[in-house]
Amino acid sequence: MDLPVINSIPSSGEPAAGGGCASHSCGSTDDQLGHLPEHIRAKVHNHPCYSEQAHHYFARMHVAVAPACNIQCHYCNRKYDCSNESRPGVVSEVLTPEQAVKKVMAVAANIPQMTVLGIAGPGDPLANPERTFATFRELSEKAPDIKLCVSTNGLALPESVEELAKHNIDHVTITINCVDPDVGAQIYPWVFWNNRRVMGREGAAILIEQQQKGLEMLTARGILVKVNSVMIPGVNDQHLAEVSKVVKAKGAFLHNVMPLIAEPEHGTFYGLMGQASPTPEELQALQDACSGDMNMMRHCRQCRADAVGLLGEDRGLEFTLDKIEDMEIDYAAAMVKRAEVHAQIAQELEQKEQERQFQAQAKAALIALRGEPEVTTRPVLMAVSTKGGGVINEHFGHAREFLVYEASGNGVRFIGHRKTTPYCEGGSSCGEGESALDETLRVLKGCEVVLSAKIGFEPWAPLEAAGIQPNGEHAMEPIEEAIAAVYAEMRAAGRLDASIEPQQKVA
Ligand code: CLF
Ligand code: SF4
Repeated sequence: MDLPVINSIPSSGEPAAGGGCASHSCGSTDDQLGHLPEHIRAKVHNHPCYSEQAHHYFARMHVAVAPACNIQCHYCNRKYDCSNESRPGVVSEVLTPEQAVKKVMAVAANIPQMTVLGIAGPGDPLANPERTFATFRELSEKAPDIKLCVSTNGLALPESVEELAKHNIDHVTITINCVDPDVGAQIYPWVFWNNRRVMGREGAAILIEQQQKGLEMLTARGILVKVNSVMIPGVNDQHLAEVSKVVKAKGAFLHNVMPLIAEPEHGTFYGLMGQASPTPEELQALQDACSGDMNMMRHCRQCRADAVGLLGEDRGLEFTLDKIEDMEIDYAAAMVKRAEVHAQIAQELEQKEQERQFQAQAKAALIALRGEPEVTTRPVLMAVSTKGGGVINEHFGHAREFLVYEASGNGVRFIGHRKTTPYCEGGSSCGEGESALDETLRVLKGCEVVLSAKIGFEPWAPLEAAGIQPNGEHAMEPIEEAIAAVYAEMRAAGRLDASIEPQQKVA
């Protein structure tokens, strides 16, 4: 079957032609969904945040209808997006519910892979209940094929659960940075509670109590809850494993530990105070530490509160208010088209999953037949540039981010993404004098291979000198299959012996 929508999400109703399709032949993606009961799988299989696999194919959008907030976080400056769900950057337009509904229907009609509408700011959605619920109410009537999703700090959650359930909002994210008010006092200077500001520890205690109560109420109703936590080194990094345990015990489905973003130019308290953000290695170590108890999300892109498109891309400029004003939307026809596209993707993924299972069984049978123990090989980190669709389809020089995978004797697992300045743009936003290539080399630290659709001549030698083998031989191939193939080559070449240091093995 041709899957017409893999390489990029088209801007018209017509899917983009050609391209491969992703195979998730191993790794966390299938593990994440495979053990779930059918009714949960149905809720997450096409939600790009709740399923790592889905995020290669399905898009989300946010509408910025919620400007006010009822708490203050030290990592937030109100003129920037909500740090709960977004990277710092001003929201282009705060929308009325009517404008938001129009925008959602325009996007859904033009990007059939858009399955989820989230409200995530720029303030707290539940601190703006009229605007938030008016948007959800109208959308659940006019566009019933779109999943509705909300992200909140949790302060007003218990009083909102009834209304959320009424609109079939099946996915709720609560940002929980702590379960200890002493830790909370270092993150939240105040919360607005019962018509007054409650400061410090007392305010944090109220917030924590409301978050935990809201979490229990949602899971009791069968609503899927994802917990986001901002990792703040020296403040809550040692505490988040405990948070993970607590929220899992109360029924949270997924835990998303995100790195603090604290730049002085954003004007946040942490940014101005020079609070450090975690390194990719520190983030991964904490995610791994939490993962024994919890499903971890590792593909979060800390989206803007008005993001549109696949995670990691932003097509918001195609759908500004002046542009959607002129769009004629036949949503009944769009729903038919959307259902077709979703069914195609689902069928393709199902086929790939069957292939994966078949290959795993065949491999196990072969090992049993030969009576050979599996050879122990060391894990290798590999970076990939992709525009989406689960295939290697981005040039090295154009990549704004690299997906990082770990290949080992157990298969291939997704580790996270690392942002950079595209090499072809030359300059760098990070640090005076650092070129884009230097930035990319720094960002890729720890990776031994980088796979791209194409890698130019110039960066080749610096990559090799940094111990990162450039590889352009797997263009348009499914990411995990390509990584598994490179790992097998390294193994065959004797480069995975645990006694050899990685730097020595990279040619
Ligand atoms: Fe948006 Fe959040 Fe819903 Fe996703 S984002 S409201 S759950 S639809 Fe997703 Fe973006 Fe990360 Fe949020 S990648 S910031 S987790
Ligand atoms: Fe900012 Fe969101 Fe915190 Fe409110 S909850 S202060 S909008 S990060």
